[in-house]
Amino acid sequence: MKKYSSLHLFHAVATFCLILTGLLLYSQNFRGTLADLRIYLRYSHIISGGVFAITSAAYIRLITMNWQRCAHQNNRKIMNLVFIALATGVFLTGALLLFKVDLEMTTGISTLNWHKGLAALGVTAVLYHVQAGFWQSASNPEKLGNADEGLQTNRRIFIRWAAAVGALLGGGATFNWLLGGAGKNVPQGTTKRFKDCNKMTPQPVPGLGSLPPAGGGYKGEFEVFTVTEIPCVNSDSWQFRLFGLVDNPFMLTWKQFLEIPRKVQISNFYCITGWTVYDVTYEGIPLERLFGTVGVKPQARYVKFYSSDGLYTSALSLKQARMEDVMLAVLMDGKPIPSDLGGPVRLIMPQMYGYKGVKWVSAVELISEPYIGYWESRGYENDAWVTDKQS
Ligand SMILES: Nc1nc2c(c(=O)[nH]1)N[C@H]1C(S)=C(S)[C@@H](COP(=O)(O)O)O[C@H]1N2
Ligand SMILES: [Mo]
Repeated sequence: MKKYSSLHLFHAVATFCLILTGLLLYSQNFRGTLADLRIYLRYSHIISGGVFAITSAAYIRLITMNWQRCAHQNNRKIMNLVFIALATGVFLTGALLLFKVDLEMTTGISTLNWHKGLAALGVTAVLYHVQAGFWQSASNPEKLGNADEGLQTNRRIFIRWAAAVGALLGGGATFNWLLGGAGKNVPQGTTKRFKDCNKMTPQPVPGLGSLPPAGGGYKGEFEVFTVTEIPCVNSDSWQFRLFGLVDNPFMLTWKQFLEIPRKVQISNFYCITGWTVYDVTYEGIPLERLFGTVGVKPQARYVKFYSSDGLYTSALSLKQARMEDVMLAVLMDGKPIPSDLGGPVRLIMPQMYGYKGVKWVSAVELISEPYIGYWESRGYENDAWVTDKQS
């Protein structure tokens, strides 16, 4: 029994650390400038996960050894099975995340969302377990008189039911969220549009062919895709950095960025999920033009793009990035690109699928080795050529 209670304590502490670090990671507060902290948080979470796996394994052994003894307690048995299933699920999806295996291709739900969903169910189960234990210990110490006991039992039954209903609601919300994407402000693809939250002054002045748009205005509908909340920026704090394997790396303010000559082009926008927008008139800075000013070092072979959302990245080979229609766009159909579609500056790579078109581009780095971006590391092709370009 002694062994049992100290194991219970260890397990509780490991579970608590795991939940705490998990919630902090989930809170999205550790992005951008706090990104370094996030790395340590992630390590702590992984280590807690390892400890949790060990204490869980010890626990499961104890439970199975005592399985016969609690033969009469069906509730307990069910709860134990639920715990075992959730702990196993959380651990396995955590391990898959650690080794960068994505389930999206096979299950339609990313490993991260499975992990978060199962964890949320796990937390619900833990809360239920904790409250059950609380009421049990609260009613045990003093033996109450008969009348009181009846009352006590009624109350306990009521609370049990309330907790069960609460847990069910929690679980339902979890599944709803699991199947519906990552969260309320995080569209994984929606035709709903969002209010432009960027505050950029001065506004870029459209050049010839940009307004009125030479393409006659785009045809179709953009779906807003983002794996984070939509970042909002203003021209005072906005910066653009070009660095890495170049002779003269630079950092530009919005005003300086607007001084670089832009060009106008008409192109289609293809998302790999099946939607296309035709004849978009983009005005932006060809990447090749930027490369010309910084002196690309001979070791540079790839180009990595960063987003001010602090999470999304993608990359092109230097050769691809130098294609004449690859640009950092600031205007679309003669108007500033709104924040939900990646403004103030987004990458346009018309000959590849949209996931290459990093939104809210904040920095470009020249590197020597291939880099695998956000969706690419989740199973999408690194070379995202659109093959059937009918228009
Ligand atoms: N920063 C960032 N850029 C991104 C994405 C994202 O989630 N975050 N999604 C990509 C995907 S999958 C597509 S299809 C396009 C969608 O562009 P839109 O939201 O302007 O329609 O943006 C790409 N660039
Ligand atoms: Mo996409």
